Amino acid sequence: MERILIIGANGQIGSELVDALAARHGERNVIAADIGAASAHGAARYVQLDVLDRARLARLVDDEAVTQVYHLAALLSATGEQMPLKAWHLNMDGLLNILEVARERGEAGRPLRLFWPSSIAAFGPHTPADATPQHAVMDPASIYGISKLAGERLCEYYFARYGVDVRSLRYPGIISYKSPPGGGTTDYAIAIFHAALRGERYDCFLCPDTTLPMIYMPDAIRATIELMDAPMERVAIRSSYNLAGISFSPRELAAAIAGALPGFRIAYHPDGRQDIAASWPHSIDDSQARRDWGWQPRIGLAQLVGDMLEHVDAGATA
Ligand code: AKB
Repeated sequence: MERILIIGANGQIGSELVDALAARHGERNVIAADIGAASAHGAARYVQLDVLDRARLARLVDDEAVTQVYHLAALLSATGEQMPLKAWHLNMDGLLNILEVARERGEAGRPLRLFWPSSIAAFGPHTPADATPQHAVMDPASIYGISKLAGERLCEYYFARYGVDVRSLRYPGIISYKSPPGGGTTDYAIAIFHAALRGERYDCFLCPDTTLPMIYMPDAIRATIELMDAPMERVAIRSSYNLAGISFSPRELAAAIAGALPGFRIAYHPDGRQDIAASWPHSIDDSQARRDWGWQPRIGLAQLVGDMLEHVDAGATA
């Protein structure tokens, strides 16, 4: 029986992962944790936790006999540029805290399996931008990307040196409608649906032809759980796996939305987030994940657009 702790459970990925894991392992075996006083959802027990408080994190893991941790708390790319030191502190020290707790539990014969998200932001302007390979030049330009690359190196180090069973995915931009995204560069691809359904023009902060790798949330959740379920010997990559869903530009997404909502209009006013996006890949080669643990994306652009237009609550903040 697994006992699962999700840190950053109130965020965009966390809130959907909590429900998926509670459905799979039982609500009693899933503990949702975040820094806020209240839970954003109902499918699990909720505890207030600051991942920077290592002693409290260690106590929680022991008291709840936790066997798996999904550590999702982080500042994303756009917010990170506004608060670089805070982004570095939270993203690095949060990860180090959970890696250390896992190392200590492993040495005491109580190993933990960890999931930690990396991102396409770990790549940079000198990375091959099309079909970016698993192993490539990585020279991230944002503080978020730098923290993700450093985090990947830490994960591989803790696996190689201490045998910590840490697993990771380089998430593309994740599109979803249940919880708002948290300050990323790819968030335009969610906000655009809210504007379209309100009957408003969308003012896009990226240039029309900025193609970025994206994935629809159900595929992202399935990839995460499939990687965590994979037998040890199938997980060859301990830094982070490339993961692909679909790639599209703002112009292509707007055209797909206009196909369903003919009056929809978009205008382009690129800001600092365009510089971040311009340093990221256009598309990702995820063949290693396909080979190692059978990854296969299922949801394409047409299905994503149809589903988002059906489910997005236009009144909610994107
Ligand atoms: C962001 O835009 O910062 C994130 C990411 C690609 O990691 N969605």
